[in-house]
Amino acid sequence: MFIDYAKIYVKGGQGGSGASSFRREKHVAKGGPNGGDGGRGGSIIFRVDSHLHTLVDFQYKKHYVAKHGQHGMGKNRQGRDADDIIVRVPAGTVVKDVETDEVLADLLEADQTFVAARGGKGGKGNARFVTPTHQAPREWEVGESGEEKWLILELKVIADIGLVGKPNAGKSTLLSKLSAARPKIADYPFTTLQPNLGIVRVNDLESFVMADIPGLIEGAHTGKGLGLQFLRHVERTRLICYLIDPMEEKPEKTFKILKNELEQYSEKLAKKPFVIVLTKSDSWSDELKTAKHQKLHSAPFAVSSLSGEGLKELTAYLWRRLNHMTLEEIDLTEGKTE
Ligand SMILES: Nc1nc2c(ncn2[C@@H]2O[C@H](COP(=O)(O)OP(=O)(O)OP(=O)(O)O)[C@@H](O)[C@H]2O)c(=O)[nH]1
Ligand SMILES: [Mg+2]
Repeated sequence: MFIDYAKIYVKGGQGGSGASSFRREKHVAKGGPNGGDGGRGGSIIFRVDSHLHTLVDFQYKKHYVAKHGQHGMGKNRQGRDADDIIVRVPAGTVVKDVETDEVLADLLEADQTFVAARGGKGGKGNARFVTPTHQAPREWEVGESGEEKWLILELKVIADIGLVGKPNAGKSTLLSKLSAARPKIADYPFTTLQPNLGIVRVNDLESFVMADIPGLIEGAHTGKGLGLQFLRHVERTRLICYLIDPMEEKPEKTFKILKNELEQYSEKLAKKPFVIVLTKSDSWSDELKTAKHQKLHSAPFAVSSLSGEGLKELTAYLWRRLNHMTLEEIDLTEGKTE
């Protein structure tokens, strides 16, 4: 199961309270204050684990509550700090605040950490309240409360190239031809229900990552088909590959529909560098073979995953494009503009 969205509750532990206590010694009538401070409450800390690839664990466990710090004790003994809870998340996890929708963290690197809910500080014991004029203080502090909040976790696949197209365009088939990925392929729409990633080898040393996502249809932004939610997985790609089967309808029309859906989702995504690839060239009519598709923005590629036509050229082209991108083009930051 591939889960790319989760809503969870995190709460740091409360700090332990400070103690109020006085020294008791045999021959000292009035011992000074010796109440120790409380220990710190545990924090909830996210850490990227590069072996994890889904948010599935969060379907089963949604509440993460750290323990309280120990209270301070007499003889100036400080309460113990509570252990932090380390929550493992996959690389590509975006953490948002449920209430404000603000992005709190974008966890990309292995072992990167983020304090999701800080534990409260321990309260001061009465020993800390001594002043020259106040030698026997009885005051002590309650430990600070731990932070608590609801968070949204979103997993955004990180790939160089994102395949975007209508259902049945041949996205998954292309990925399976160019990489070792084995996504499900079938001649009905919406075969792909979750993103697939594949590593495309250019040569012995070089490769890039390609992501195949579920198909988009006209009106996806109003919830038709599988909607637009999967576009979050191509927000981080550097280059969009529009895959179009020209036997289905005029490529110009399909391209317009796809581009429009992307625009509805995010202007920034729609403005990403792209290449148009016409698929299933083995099945084209003679008329199509000679058509120029002048209305398309860039000279489209013609490929066939069946006969292999154009695949090598496409791989070489994609690699060249990725390597010649300007810094402005390579923008892996949050793409969605709401
Ligand atoms: N003749 C021919 N058929 C192809 C080619 N590529 C894919 N197909 C067929 O087209 C159908 C759809 O292929 P998929 O790769 O599942 O298409 P998809 O774009 O991933 O579809 P969704 O996952 O539903 O969005 C399957 O029956 C494939 O066998 C091709 O190059 N030539
Ligand atoms: Mg597919």
